Amino acid sequence: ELRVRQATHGQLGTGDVYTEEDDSPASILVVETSTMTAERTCGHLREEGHNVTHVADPAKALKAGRETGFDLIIVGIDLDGEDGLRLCSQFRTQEETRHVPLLLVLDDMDMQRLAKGLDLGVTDYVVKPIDRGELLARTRTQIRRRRYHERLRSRIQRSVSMAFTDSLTGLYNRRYLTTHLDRKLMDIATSGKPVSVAIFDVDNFKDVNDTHGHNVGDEVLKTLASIVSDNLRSVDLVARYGGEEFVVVMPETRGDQAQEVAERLRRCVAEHTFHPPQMDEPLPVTISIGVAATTDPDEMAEDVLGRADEALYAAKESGRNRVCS
Ligand code: GH3
Ligand code: MG
Ligand code: MG
Ligand code: MG
Repeated sequence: ELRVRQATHGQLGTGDVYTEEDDSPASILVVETSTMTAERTCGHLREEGHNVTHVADPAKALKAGRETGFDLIIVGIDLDGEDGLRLCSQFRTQEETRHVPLLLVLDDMDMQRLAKGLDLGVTDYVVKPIDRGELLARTRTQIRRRRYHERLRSRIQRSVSMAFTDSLTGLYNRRYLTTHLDRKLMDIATSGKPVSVAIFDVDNFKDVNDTHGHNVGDEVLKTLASIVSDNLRSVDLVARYGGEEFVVVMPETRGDQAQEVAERLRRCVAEHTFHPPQMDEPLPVTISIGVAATTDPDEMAEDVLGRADEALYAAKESGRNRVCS
């Protein structure tokens, strides 16, 4: 392994997007029916420290590709009567191997079949007799690119999810909620089914912070978020709308049904024993809820939320720990 690191270390330039990690040993699948070619190929790769799996049967290769997360797949173009190109195409359609680089091993420089292979999504090729240096160089390049893309992909995924979630509670944030609700309201035009929303706000939350501190307040918000998430259908969506205000979107739900849901939530919260770790005693927590429903596809999120907010205000005015619509 030391030899591998020494051999590859100097090859990464300072301006490179790749890291030394990208050259660490990889997991490689070799699909080859010729025993001699398989032994040579696998031998070269293992000497570099790679973890190599050799399979001769194309059907077993597809299965192996599904079950193991390979960094690279090397396919011989002639698999004992079976077409290696067909297998490449199957690797490309199969979900688990769609993004795994494919290195095609050609018997000779057959431009037509090579062109077809590249068209199918083969990423690179080597021609027999296999040259050790060339095989390792092409392997290294494909593995680096694969790892770089994986890194980019997960970074993008992370920032997308960060843009739409609230970091304290893990719930969706206000931006996501508004977009989601606008979409559900548009669906009314085709479904004809009503959409309901509920806004709830913690009662006298300022007192919690003032008396017990902001950290206790945060704990209450986190517990509240999980109580509500656990009490909704999978089609309902809950988001943190503001500091201590949350919104539930209920598609295909009439106003009277939404009121029942809201009443159930209110009771769940009122009956739950909140016991923040910082406190000796449990803390009584209640919420007030405003509900609004619509069957009008021309209404926007802000319209429906505005009406729910008025109902919430009424719930606060009439004594808190209640549902109004
Ligand atoms: P009401 O029953 O009328 O809703 O009374 P209230 O005290 O809950 O209402 P108010 O709007 O006066 O206070 C809301 C408080 O919520 C003020 C703010 O300090 C607190 N708050 C907002 N966001 C957070 C947060 O992320 N963490 C904590 N701990 N407190 C928050
Ligand atoms: Mg408030
Ligand atoms: Mg308030
Ligand atoms: Mg409040």
